[in-house]
Amino acid sequence: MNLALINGPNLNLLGTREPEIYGSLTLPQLVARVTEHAATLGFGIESFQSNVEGELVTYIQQARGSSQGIIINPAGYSHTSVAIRDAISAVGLPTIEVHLSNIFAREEFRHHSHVSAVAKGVICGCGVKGYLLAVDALAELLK
Ligand code: CA2
Repeated sequence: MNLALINGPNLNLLGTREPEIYGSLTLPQLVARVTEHAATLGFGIESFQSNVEGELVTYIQQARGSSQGIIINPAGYSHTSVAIRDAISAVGLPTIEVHLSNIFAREEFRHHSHVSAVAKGVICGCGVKGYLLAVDALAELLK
């Protein structure tokens, strides 16, 4: 059983800038933590990060063949992308949306995510722990 771990634009910069908002872990370190935690529950992790909207859409479409659930931080595309929302809706895999920061405590334009309505759940403001909680939520949903 695999979970797709998908991170959107600029998250490749994690750990290099704005640690007060996004924490000090790098993306490879975050992926390692999630992979370790998922393994304890019997899941493998298929990780993908892109700064390109269409690549994220294609990866989501392909996840149907290799994963049973999706953990996604669509980053800035959360607030703009109907295409990512449509892809998640089309594949029909249970999806948990994660944000490192509390998007509701930030600028107004971050308060709405197109993805949230097609996600099974949304976790924000818990930092990296949010990704681990997403693994727990999917493990529960898929058992
Ligand atoms: O809080 C989150 O996880 C966000 O999805 C992060 C996005 C932001 O646009 C969303 O509103 C909330 C931004 C990701 C940028 O990541 C960086 C990481 C390190 C340094 C600079 C940017």
